[in-house]
Amino acid sequence: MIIIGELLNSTRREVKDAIEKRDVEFVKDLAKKQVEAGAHYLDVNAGAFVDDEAEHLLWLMDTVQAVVEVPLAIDSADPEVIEKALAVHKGKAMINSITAEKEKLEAIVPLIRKYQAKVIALCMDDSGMPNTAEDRLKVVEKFHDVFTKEGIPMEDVFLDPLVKPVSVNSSFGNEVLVALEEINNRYKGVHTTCGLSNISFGLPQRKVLNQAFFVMCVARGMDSVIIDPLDPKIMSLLYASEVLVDRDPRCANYLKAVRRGVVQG
Ligand code: THG
Repeated sequence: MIIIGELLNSTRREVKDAIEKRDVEFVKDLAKKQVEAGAHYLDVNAGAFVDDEAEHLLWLMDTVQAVVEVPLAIDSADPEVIEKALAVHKGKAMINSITAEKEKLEAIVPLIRKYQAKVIALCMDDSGMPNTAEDRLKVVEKFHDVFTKEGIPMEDVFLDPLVKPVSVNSSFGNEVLVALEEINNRYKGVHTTCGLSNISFGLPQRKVLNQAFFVMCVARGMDSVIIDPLDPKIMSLLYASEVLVDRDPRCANYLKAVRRGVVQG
């Protein structure tokens, strides 16, 4: 499982404050802890700063890159901010995220090529947010056509089906699960990922819904996830579920995680 650590996000109050105050120690600590806990990428987001997002994001990236070696998932909706971030990133960056909206996609494809970046491709286009698995698969087909034409390898692409709250419509969880399975059937070599927290929006005891949904996504072949790697419950479920879908030969990763004390019963 490719783990993208989600904690360095300015939508979280303490992170926003730390960025604002240029609290180097707070940021370095949160970066190191997530990598020690197993994160392969660290998401970095300064989107809460509307007027000076780029300046804050570049400070955040510099600070993080000074203490950890893992690549960053540059989490911004603004192509200009993404370009500035790619220019200062060390190694092969990930862009989080792009959509299939025509104008935005045309702006971002040259950047993906120039920097040979990995990219999270969110299942959304000019017709808006998807409801059904079929809506999502249509967007995925669009991405596949563009990426193939432009020479962007599907191995660098992480398809995100776009998770919506089951409190809004009780079919929204299952539609994502069906989409994940079908994406994995149709497009060999592509990665799939998602954030979990939207699934439980508007309901009490959100964590149990996030956890159950995560295990189901793993069962449908999802091979990456955007999570809090410091949450022992979700990390335990990660190692356990990979054993159970035969993605952990001889249970080696599970046993190693148990020895490191990161699996709880
Ligand atoms: N797909 C993609 N990117 C994403 C998401 C996704 N980026 C944002 C989000 N979803 C994933 N990242 C986070 C980061 C932090 C938190 C949740 C998701 C978080 N939430 C607190 C909680 O759940 O308790 C509440 C916020 C707070 O602390 O104030 O910390 O789906 N491609």
